[in-house]
Amino acid sequence: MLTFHHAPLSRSGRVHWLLHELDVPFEMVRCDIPRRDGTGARDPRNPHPEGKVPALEHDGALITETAAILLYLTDLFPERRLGVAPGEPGRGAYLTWLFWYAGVVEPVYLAAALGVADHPVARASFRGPEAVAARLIAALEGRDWLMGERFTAADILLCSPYLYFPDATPDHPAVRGWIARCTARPAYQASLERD
Ligand SMILES: N[C@@H](CCC(=O)N[C@@H](CS)C(=O)NCC(=O)O)C(=O)O
Repeated sequence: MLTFHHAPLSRSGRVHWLLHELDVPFEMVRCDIPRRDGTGARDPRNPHPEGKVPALEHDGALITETAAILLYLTDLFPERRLGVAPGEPGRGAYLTWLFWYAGVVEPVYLAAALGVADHPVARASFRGPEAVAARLIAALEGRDWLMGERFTAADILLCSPYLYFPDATPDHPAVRGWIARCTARPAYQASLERD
């Protein structure tokens, strides 16, 4: 049994989208969270150790961190072909996209939002938005999806900052076309409608 702890308009939207792509049964618990505008509060029903979303429970296991949840789910349902299973060609690239997002892309955009993207330590550790854009453009020129011909959870995760912050979108036709393909997916639209 999958129990998904979710708050609309938050990072858990990526997991919600993937669950619709997977088309598997799940129970959804809509959680309250503290919002930046001062509304909301920690929800006592949320098992996340810090009260954040997303959180996923599966047969007694608790999984947190968006990239980990996406990987967990695509490994759990390999027949749905929304990830790359262990032993399959492309597994390394798939893991690289997910971990690069969590370890580099979010810190890069967070540093930019805080106005410290040019700090020497931020530059040395994470490069910056231009380096993120360059890698995405190189991966997407001539290809529909990050993993090539097949849409995967890597596309969900990597396109997500640009859905929340369109102004940060790399200004390149390969990236704009990819985002349009992502947002046209019926499962994305279904997850928004359910929110
Ligand atoms: N690195 C975590 C971040 C999770 C996170 O910060 N979620 C926010 C919503 S966008 C949250 O739950 N905030 C409530 C809080 O900080 O208490 C992930 O990607 O899952």
